[in-house]
Amino acid sequence: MVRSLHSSLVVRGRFKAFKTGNKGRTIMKTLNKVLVASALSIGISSGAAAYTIDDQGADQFIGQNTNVSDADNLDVYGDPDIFEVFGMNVASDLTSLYVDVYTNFRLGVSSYDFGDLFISTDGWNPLGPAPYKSDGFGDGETWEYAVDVSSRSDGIADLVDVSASSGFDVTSGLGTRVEQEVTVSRNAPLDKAGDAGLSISTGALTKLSFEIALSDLGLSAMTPQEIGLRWSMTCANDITEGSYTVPEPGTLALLGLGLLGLGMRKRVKS
Ligand SMILES: [Ca+2]
Ligand SMILES: [Ca+2]
Ligand SMILES: [Ca+2]
Ligand SMILES: [Ca+2]
Repeated sequence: MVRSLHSSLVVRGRFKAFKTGNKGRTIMKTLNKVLVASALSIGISSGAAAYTIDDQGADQFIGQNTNVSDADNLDVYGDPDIFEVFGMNVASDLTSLYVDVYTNFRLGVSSYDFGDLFISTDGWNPLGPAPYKSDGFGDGETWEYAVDVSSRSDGIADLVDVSASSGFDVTSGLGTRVEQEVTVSRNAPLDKAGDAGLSISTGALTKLSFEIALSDLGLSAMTPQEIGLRWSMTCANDITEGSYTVPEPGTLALLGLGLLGLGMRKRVKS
């Protein structure tokens, strides 16, 4: 109900945009604002139910952990109050991909740091069935891009082309899930592909909010593409990994309605 009510509001907003906008640029700007607002409101109205990529219950991604036997390989290795990752909310509009990661993890409580956001632009193929208990580094999906969280400054962080850079830092040690990629290499040159927006807020949960230009990822809102996403802290004691399809369902439909509206308006004018 909330969704359909909202859609009608969006459509009304769109017609207004075309009436008042004289130039294509203004129309696209307005359309984009409306789409972002719509994506955010839909996220808020349904956000309490589940995350887009849910790392709890049946949908969780566990990953291989050679520190423990498979029977004991749980979603969180260590204390859930410190390491639990709940999942990611993902949305996109005509220009950007938006990823919000929700976790109990915060700096200063353990010796570990925030890991990087990994992005696969050619689909998501984990090893085995859910909850992917055997998927280690070298198994499953390979990552084409990453947002280097350690590079963050004034709300901006480097988007890195992983295929052209020098690889990953992988976990090892007694306190960590073993053999999981957590960051792009911190000691090697990185091939920067663009600037990503990154803000980190701490409240009841820690939230890492990423905004990445689709064009920097070689993606387009006009061409549907499944992508893979992954985040963990640098011990990988809980990993969230899963898929999302660009564009967000509804973006193309709204665009279609907009074009229909433009056509109708032209007919009325002539
Ligand atoms: Ca989890
Ligand atoms: Ca890939
Ligand atoms: Ca893997
Ligand atoms: Ca997990």
